[in-house]
Amino acid sequence: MNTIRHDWTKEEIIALYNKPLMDLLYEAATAHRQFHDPNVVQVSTLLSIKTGGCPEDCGYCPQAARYHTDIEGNDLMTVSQVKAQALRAKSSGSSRVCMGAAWRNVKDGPEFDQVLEMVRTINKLDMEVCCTLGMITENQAQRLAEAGLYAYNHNLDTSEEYYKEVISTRGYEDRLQTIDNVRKTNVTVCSGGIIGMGESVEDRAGMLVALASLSPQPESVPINALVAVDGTPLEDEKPVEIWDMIRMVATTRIVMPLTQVRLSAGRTQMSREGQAMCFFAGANSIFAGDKLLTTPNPDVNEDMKMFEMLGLIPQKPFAKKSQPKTVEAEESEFKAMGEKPKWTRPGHSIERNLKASGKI
Ligand code: SAM
Ligand code: DTB
Ligand code: SF4
Repeated sequence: MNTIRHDWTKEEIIALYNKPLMDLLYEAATAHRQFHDPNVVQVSTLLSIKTGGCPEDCGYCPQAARYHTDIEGNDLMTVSQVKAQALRAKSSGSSRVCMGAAWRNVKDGPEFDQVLEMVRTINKLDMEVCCTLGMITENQAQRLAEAGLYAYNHNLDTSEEYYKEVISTRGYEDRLQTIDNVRKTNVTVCSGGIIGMGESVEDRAGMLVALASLSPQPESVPINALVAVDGTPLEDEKPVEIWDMIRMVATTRIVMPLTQVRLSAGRTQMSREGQAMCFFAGANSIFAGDKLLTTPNPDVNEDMKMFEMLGLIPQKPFAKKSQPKTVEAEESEFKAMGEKPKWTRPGHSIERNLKASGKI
């Protein structure tokens, strides 16, 4: 069957997730082979261009200012620092760079202009450029598109119902709005979530319903296993079982067959065998480099050995879509147009966030 379905129900997805493992793997691998080369995996490098001090209260995040974690905060990197890091990533086999900033949302001004210059610079290195900067308006998404942005990452993180247990400073609707703003441009959408935050299988399925119902579906879906960081409200969550990761990847692959499914945070806890099963189940993208944004990731050389052992080949840049054309800043029609975005702020507080921030 070649059609992409946007009408998956939660019950159907739960039934898939709970199938006998061999049946689930077979179905996922079959869907995978219909649209992707099973021996090709995209290698992407994360770069934290602005670290820590974030005003949001995402319960998993070591970069939220209100939690007491050990990370070292940094102001926005310079364009030349970013260029040097991108060249390093390219020489170690990455075809994509994803720049993350610990911002609630993008603000027009010199810092955003600097990010636009970073995007232009990496695009000129013939690498796919992705950004994850928090909420953005349509105008900002358009300016990123003109700078040559390939993808924008903004995760739904979990189901709409469980979301309220994890984050109170922005709503699910806000996240969907940012995804929609990106979708109105030619920038591809990267959106996924985290497992291991105490959510149920129903919540995992709920997140997949929300992602699969987007039309078109996101070009890229990262599946993160929670990295439980000391000082965050989720510090005591139990590590994700590899079987849960395999089932989540396989189910994602079946409901979003065209998408790049990314085996994201949490790989340091996974054996090579476990990761190999995730690739078999349809994962075809990883983050490489010894650091994610602030937490450890497997050593690049170890990853390359794993690729060799499994016969995997790193994907070339722009294998799925042509390279975006950069519009020089002075020709832009979309210079900041004074948009005033309204974000919703659900007026509730979450007990475990208050506990972690020492307010109760
Ligand atoms: N501030 C921006 C935002 O929230 O959109 C961009 C950066 S934020 C760190 C990007 C994503 O990283 C989050 O949406 C979340 O899914 C993931 N993430 C953050 N901390 C994590 C953790 N401890 N374990 C797993 N994934 C995490
Ligand atoms: C995504 O879904 N995972 C990446 C990327 N998008 C930006 C981030 C993972 C962060 C893990 C925690 C950290 O290193 O701070
Ligand atoms: Fe801030 Fe992003 Fe971390 Fe949330 S996930 S606290 S928005 S950096």
